[in-house]
Amino acid sequence: MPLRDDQLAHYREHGWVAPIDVMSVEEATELRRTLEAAEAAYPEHLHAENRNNAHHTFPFLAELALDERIVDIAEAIVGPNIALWSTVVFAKAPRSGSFVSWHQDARYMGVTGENHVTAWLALTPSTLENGCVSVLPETHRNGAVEHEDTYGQDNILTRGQRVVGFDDVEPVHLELQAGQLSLHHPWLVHGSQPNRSNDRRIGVALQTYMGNGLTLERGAHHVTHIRGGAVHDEFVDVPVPTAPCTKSGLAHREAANQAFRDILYDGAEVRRNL
Ligand SMILES: O=C(O)CCC(=O)C(=O)O
Repeated sequence: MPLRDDQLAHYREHGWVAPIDVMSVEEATELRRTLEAAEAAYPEHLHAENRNNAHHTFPFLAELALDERIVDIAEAIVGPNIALWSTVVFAKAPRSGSFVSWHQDARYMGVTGENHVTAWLALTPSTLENGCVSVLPETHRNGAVEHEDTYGQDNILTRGQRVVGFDDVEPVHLELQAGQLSLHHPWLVHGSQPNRSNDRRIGVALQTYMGNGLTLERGAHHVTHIRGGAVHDEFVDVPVPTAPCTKSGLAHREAANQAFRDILYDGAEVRRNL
């Protein structure tokens, strides 16, 4: 069973479930080494301002998105036909101010419907000290809530979007070991604090695994087909890269990011080039 019944029930009731064991610490640490080698080899394609949708240009990230152990978990939530909308490498430098404000993933995705889920895999330990993902439990039950744009310098999010209200909800901190996964619902309010440790905190958000039944509101949606049959006949399927940063891989990533920006910045006063 990729996800036990009690884990599935927890997800449905609270909007999150963690920790879920996916791979050993050694395997996750090896993935971190691969990521850091890619950062060193292709600095212009993998840096703090350019960490969205790197799975379109780096095969090891595409393989991670397609990893059966993770996809089986996603299938338990969204069903057998699965596409992946985007990925983000969330890396926080040691002792840095980078943080993620309280937000909902689905607020700026241009889709409606609930049949999708974010999977967040830790490549390093993710703790309260180094700024693990924190969630406001049960907030997924509210559907879309109002956000305001802050464009804060240290805010990792594109618009620095932040949910207002919910000060009375006690956060839960999703501490993980390297190789463990958390799942959060697309309407769950979540964020993370700065890294106060002496090492990087790195996680890969697979955001979101989508099943059938979603309605597209606006924009073009460049996705990776993951498993089963078609998820939506208007999705634009992006081929999986076979080598890092090829001309076509870079073009696919740029097209996906452009479509992503058009959706995310709809109605925004300022655009960052993320
Ligand atoms: O990694 C983080 O600190 C934030 C992650 C997040 O916002 C997400 O996965 O949706």
